[in-house]
Amino acid sequence: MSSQPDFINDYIRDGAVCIRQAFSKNWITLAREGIEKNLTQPSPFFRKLDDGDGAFLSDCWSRRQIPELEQFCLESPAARIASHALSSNRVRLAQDTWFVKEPGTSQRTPWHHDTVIQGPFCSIWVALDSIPQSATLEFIRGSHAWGKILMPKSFFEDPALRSAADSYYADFHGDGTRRDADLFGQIPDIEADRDAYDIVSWAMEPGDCLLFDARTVHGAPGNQTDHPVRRFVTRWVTDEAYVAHHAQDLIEALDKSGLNADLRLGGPIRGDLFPEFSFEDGR
Ligand SMILES: O=C(O)CCC(=O)C(=O)O
Repeated sequence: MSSQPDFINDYIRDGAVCIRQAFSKNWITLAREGIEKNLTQPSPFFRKLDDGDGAFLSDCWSRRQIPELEQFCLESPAARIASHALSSNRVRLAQDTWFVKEPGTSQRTPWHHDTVIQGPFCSIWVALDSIPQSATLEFIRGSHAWGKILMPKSFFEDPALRSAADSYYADFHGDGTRRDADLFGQIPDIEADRDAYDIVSWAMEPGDCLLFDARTVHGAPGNQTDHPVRRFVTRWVTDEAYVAHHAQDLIEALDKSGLNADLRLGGPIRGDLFPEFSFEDGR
């Protein structure tokens, strides 16, 4: 590995760090263009949640059909940042995804952590717009070291917006019939007691990014600014990462989408959908 950049100590200690201007203007333009195109060519994972005041939109793995997003994933500084974060010369792209919160939406991204992959797993969340602290992703500092797998009670608060994702979460806290229901704790009601937690966030400009450990508990408010708040996220693993034993729903969704992911519970993350990047020592 080449020498460790400054942000790594904070990442290891806190589970999340903001890296200023890690992505130049060209990358930001490319990601914005990719999202625009993706809106006209949604993948089977596309979601639009509209509370009447503004929508919360997202899609996943759309680099497979959107060349701008593919180029961002394959050529931007993201893979290099991930190789530092995961302390590995070889990393794999596990997922690309984006989120857009239109102005006025009150839809929160609920507090959660990302658990469908276990083992070394980080995300790079790139701001594509100016984002004040009131509209950005927040983290509970140090929660990556809690040593628990927690599930939100449900992903979206408004029953009208409940989706497959929501019933997935509800299942883990339902009547206990699910074999693995007792593996999980329930995420605490952080919003009801914010002062009890060490919540950290940063106002961001286009090109700034958040690097976070997938286990760090995170969530985001709606968007009460006067402009859309767009973010492009890539998720990264090493060869030690594996599919969590509760990830059957993900495997089924990928099978249905035709993406040929070839995943199995407890199995490795390999194959064309998860390209590998190698870095020489000292680069
Ligand atoms: O940007 C958001 O609102 C959600 C981000 C998130 O939860 C993630 O990238 O894991």
